[in-house]
Amino acid sequence: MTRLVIFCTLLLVGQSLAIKKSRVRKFPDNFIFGASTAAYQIEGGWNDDGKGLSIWDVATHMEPSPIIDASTGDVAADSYHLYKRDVEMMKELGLHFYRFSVSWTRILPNGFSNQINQAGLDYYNRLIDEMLKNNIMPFLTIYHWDLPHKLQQLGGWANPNIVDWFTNYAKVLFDNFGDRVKMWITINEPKQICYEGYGSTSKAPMLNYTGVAEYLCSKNVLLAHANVYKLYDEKYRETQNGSIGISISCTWMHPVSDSYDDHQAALDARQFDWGQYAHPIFSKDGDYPKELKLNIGLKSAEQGYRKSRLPLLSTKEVALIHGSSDFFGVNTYTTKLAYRDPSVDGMYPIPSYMDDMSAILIKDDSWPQAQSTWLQEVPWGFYNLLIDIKRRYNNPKVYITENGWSTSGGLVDEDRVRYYRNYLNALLDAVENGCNIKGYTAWSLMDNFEWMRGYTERFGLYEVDFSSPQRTRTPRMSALVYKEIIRTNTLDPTYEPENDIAL
Ligand code: PNW
Repeated sequence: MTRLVIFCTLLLVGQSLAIKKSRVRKFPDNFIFGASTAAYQIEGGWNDDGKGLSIWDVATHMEPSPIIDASTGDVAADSYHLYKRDVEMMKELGLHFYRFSVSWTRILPNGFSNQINQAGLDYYNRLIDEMLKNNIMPFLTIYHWDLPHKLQQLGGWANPNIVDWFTNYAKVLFDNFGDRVKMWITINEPKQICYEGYGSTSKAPMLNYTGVAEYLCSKNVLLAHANVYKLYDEKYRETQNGSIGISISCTWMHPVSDSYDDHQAALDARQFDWGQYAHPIFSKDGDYPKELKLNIGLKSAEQGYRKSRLPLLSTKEVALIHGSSDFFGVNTYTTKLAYRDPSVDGMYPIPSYMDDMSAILIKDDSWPQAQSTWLQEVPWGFYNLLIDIKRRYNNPKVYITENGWSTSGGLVDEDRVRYYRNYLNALLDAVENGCNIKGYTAWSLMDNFEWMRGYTERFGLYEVDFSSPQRTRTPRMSALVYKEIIRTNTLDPTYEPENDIAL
């Protein structure tokens, strides 16, 4: 009898979940949809019209090449020449906004603002004007990883002078584009810049100086961001009336078990991964999370350093950074499992970011796997992340500024369709539970240069034929599904686009 009751209850619960999943759900009124790209990944024109060299130009031209297919972004999707087609695609999709980034060295060839390259300004003016003509709101990222090589030679993000360099660069953008651009991201993904670029070899400049360099970078990125926020707030907001924030990549880290240690490992992993950047800006009191200060401080002392390898923030710096964002730009793709056990000792180099974090991160092989090894589909992790951000940072205004799925190519991208639907479904659950989410951005509008993975991993709603001189762009099935989601402002899991993939 009891078994029967349990069975029936399970059946009912299962059914109601299935009903919930299959029903047509509406997005809030005023919810906005967009798609994202980044300058180095799509533009090409790497040395056209006076552009200077960035760290990615240098990295991709190294011999032997550190890029898996030895490719470069020299031409990429050639958006430097094909921007009109890009805007046409935005229009086809019905996007409300387009998130793109500006190449620092296209505007300031040597990184400094003493010399401004008019041809660079002209390019972005043309792009912005074309978008506005088509009713698409420009959402501009000031920095998406293509640091001027000249500034890297001076230490790049590890040199505190970058706060001034970055601020001067941002000022040029506010002065030239701020009359038309009302949505700004200062910096894309501090963790990837600092840890992957300075603490490892997985992004330019491949400094590989973990345990030290990524923390110097972290402080300077936060200060540079906050200084630019302050500049906008004090000098531009009144006349230009826009919003400015930061995009932080956030991976949900889930404990493998209910044990205290595993919970602590997952929490530490979250604080290292994104709390490091989010806590100083969005938490009630600001400053680095205590887990970060404690772990790095203790390890540094044990290892004989005179001070923590994490440079602390002064009271003035804490105050400058605290609250320096009009919204939280969340870039999120996946979830990892975290645990801690004695095997963690000696597992990682000393000193290192991973040793400081002291968590072991693993994948669950039962989760659907994308072409990128690091990317698996875990919609409930996305939901947990959004609820955690709401709870931890007093329900900030959130834009999802990146979310997407990689394949090896092909127009019938059913797994990407499933990923977008399931993630948007989780987003709606979070909205129903009170999360203040204002918009969503698909990564990416089109296939592009996927950093160290070259052209072997495709994230586009549009496929790009990199072997054709025209870099022909063709909509995938996911483009048609996304278009319908935007057109109807609803998620309809039964919608099937026409078979011939044409808009
Ligand atoms: C983002 N993670 O990077 C970047 O902003 C894009 O330029 C890039 O093309 C895109 O994702 C796809 O790789 C991230 O695992 C990649 O947490 C991975 C993670 C975060 C950010």
